[in-house]
Amino acid sequence: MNLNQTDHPLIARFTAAGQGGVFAFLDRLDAAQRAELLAQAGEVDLAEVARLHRTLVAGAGLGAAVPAGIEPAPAVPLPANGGDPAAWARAEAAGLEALRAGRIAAFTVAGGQGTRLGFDGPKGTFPVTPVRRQPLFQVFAEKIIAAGRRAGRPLPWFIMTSHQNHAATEAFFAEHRWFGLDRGRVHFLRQGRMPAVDFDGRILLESPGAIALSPDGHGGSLRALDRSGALDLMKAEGIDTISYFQVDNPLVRAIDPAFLGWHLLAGSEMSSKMVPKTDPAEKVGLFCRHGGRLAVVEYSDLPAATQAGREPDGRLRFRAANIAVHVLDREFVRRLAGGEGTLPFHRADKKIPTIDAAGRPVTPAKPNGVKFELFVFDALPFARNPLLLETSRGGDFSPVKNATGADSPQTSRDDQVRQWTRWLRAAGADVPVDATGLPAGAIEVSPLFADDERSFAAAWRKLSPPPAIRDGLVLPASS
Ligand code: UD2
Repeated sequence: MNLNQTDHPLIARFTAAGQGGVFAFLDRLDAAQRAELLAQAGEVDLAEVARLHRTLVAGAGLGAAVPAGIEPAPAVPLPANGGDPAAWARAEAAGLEALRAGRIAAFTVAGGQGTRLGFDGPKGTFPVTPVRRQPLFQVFAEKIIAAGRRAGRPLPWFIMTSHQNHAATEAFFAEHRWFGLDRGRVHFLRQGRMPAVDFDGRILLESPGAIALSPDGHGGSLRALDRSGALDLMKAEGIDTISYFQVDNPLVRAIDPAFLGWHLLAGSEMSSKMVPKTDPAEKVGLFCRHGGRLAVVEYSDLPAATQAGREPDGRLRFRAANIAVHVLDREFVRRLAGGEGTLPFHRADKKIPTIDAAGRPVTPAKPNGVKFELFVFDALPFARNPLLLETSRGGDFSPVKNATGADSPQTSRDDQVRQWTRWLRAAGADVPVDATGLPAGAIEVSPLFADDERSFAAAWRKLSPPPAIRDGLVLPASS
């Protein structure tokens, strides 16, 4: 292979685009390193990088402009908040029917870097439960197994990884024997990457032989599902509906028959769950209506005053918080991945480890460049009949994002214990709790024992005599 800087077509293209700096250290690299750098460069769409720099970095300020004329989005309320119990029951029955018919796949996006948590390893391997310290992946696997048992039909699980964590994620599943799932029905797909650029639009190097590439955002999941062949596999297996959730949320109802049923009965191509936001400063995206379409506006893009605005009854006006749980129609994903309806990239200013002109490593103290990401919720405006459904925060959402404080392992463990304590008390167990709903000690309920209040009551009734409630109680006791 001729690696003369001007002769090699790829290098020539980069040079012509003002990105020749990517190959500045070529003469220091051995043959394998050169081949790797060229392979990385081959992944980069130079025209796209130039367009993103022009539109998102050079031209605009931070973040996307808030669309004028946005309105809060209405949601189907829970029965406890005025929803029609009969309609919820019909939805649940329809969801169960679809599960029994084998139409549903679970899908987890787990390609993020988890920098805020400061945990070394794929986030799904983080020990999240309060007593057994089970990893997030185990929690989801048990929920998926439980849903399959209830439907009388096991579900497949698709997991999106990134270049950084793909091998470690696969190895973790193998080490844990796929958590009791059928190994052939657990599918890993790697998301795409985007190069980071400096504020002048030059592609950054991470080392003399490597471009600073990072995952293309959870919105990259749509094209990853398509490119990896996952959509074809689903089609061959008769799966038309995808239950999407994030790797950081152990409380998620990974497979929720009522949500699936609402989606299917509405003839929706993409449905989402919301919880009412109560704290204006909470860092969640907000569902809005814009030009007659459902959309999410990210918290960083909505002025604080708008986020703090209230209704006459005191509730926040924009309160439909995005908990990143969606149901997607398979062919809708295929259409979007195929280019019908282009998702916009978002800009994130970051401290990106890079090298200086002499090739020495630089660890920036402040943001030195920009990463570009796609967001899955940007698909909503393209969806036919999108549906927004209310869910209860305590039964569906307690993410692990930060090492301490809000959305941390501690808050998530507490929320898990609170949920299981509510189930225990609803089943008639005598468990004293404090004002926040926490009992004196930690307890844990495996999703294989029960995965909602109703199934818990049934499983609890079968225990004879019921176990004493004590710190460290695990149900089922045998696992
Ligand atoms: C996300 C939402 C926010 C709110 C919140 C709920 C965005 C931009 N914001 O905030 O609106 O709904 O979640 O918890 O989504 N991921 C990938 N590949 C990537 C990037 C992320 O798989 O390239 C996964 C990641 O592993 C995680 C999820 O997407 O499971 C969320 O990513 P995040 O932590 O960057 O999103 P966050 O917390 O800013």
